[in-house]
Amino acid sequence: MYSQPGKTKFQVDLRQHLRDQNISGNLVHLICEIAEASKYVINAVRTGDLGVAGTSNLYGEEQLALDVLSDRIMRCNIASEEMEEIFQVTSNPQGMFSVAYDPLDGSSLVDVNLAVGTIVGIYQGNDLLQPGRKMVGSMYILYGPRVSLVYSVGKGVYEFTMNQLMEYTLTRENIQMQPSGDIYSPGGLRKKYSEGNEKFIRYLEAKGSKLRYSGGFVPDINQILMKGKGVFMYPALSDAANGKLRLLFELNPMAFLIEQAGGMATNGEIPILDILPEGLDQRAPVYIGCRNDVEKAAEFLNGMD
Ligand code: FBP
Repeated sequence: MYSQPGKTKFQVDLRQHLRDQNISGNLVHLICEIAEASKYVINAVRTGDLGVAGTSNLYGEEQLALDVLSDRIMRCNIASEEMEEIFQVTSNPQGMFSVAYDPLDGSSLVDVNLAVGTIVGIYQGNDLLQPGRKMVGSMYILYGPRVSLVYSVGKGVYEFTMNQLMEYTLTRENIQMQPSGDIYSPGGLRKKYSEGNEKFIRYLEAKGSKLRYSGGFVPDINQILMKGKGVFMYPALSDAANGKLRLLFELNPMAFLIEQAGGMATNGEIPILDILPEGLDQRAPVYIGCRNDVEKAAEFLNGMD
């Protein structure tokens, strides 16, 4: 349990907590800078233009004004889902960290007033095309009824919630997943699911798991992580062999957090964190959450059940 003389955990701010994780001052600074930037993203989400930006990203997808605005707010030595290539801020290629982030995942949900989030993966050095297991930290910021920030630097998973002074203070420590869960979040069009995936869904429903899917990766993972039980999946589809979600910007950061909490994340065959990225825009099918549920998915997908 986090303890600091004369302070309850709710009074422990993010910078103090990071410092006590015995990580480099530069990593503390980087995570605090991203947390600081999120305060402007909140404002953009709450009051920003909901229209389209009139531009498109690397994937030819129409960008929302909020995608472009939140991306501009977040830039450092990064690769962003909204950008064509790695943008190097410093002239020193040996820059300490590289960051892959999705500035506003699920941005189209703001239009219907649902929760969205920023996802961030942090690597040592300037090579982003490394397996996710090489990350030195990851985090997400959830813009929901409350604003929360969840991070790990490889020493457990911690939740901070924004208080009335717009400071992040500690609300949950050392978050742990249970072996099996009772909720499931299935992404994509079900009629495009494989037979193995259909069997997995029927298995989950037969054991009493409830459907919980908002269409936003960050709120859906946050529900599974905070309840410590459940499984999220965005499988391969009949017309999309790699599903939809992106390895660098979405899957690696979440897989790092879920594994740190004792859960599991695979593409149905190997751990997400062991996939060697071939490019910035690589996608992968994903099963992420409670260990027993994710292992069961692999059994159904590989016809062992
Ligand atoms: P974007 O990268 O376009 O934001 O899409 C990501 C996302 O919205 C995730 O947040 C979510 O899990 C998924 O796509 C929903 O996809 P679908 O509507 O196909 O189930």
